[in-house]
Amino acid sequence: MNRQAIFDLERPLLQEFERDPKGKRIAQILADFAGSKSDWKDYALFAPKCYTRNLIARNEWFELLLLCWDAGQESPIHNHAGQNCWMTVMEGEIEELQYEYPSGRGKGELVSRGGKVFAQGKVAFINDEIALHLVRPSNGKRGVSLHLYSRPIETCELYDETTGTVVVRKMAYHSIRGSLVAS
Ligand code: 2CO
Ligand code: FE2
Repeated sequence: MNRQAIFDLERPLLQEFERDPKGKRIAQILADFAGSKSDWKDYALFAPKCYTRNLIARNEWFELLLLCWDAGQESPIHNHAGQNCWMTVMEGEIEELQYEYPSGRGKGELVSRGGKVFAQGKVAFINDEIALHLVRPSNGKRGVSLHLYSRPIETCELYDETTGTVVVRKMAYHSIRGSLVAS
């Protein structure tokens, strides 16, 4: 099998969004990539403090990121700024816990919708109409996932599980096309 360069994924993904802004074939393109031999490990950078967000490609239609989760790391409960999010598992298993999007302005404990574990090669999809979520690696092991946001996300809202309190977070990158971003 040929080794596919992860940067070469941008073109077919872009062509798909230009063909169909809803991206009906995006999940299949990502699943095919997760099943192929690739150089993605060169861009999978971990950090001790927090899961990392490593930018692979960004254009008008989407941003593509490799997220690296050490054992025990997890995202806060968050939304996706009105955008669509596809997530493919590249290494390990990734667990997603979903929560109901709070209706109205009433604060209070978030309602859990339970969780699901995604194995290597599986693709998950979420947006704000579906739910909020928390993501983490499963089984006490580390994990790597490839995320596509259409369109790119500048900020997201973080939700406190017990109080429902919201804070806005500006999204940051740990690396851009393999170069570490100064923090
Ligand atoms: N949305 C989170 C982020 O981009 C990761 S959880 O999967 O969507 O940091
Ligand atoms: Fe997310």
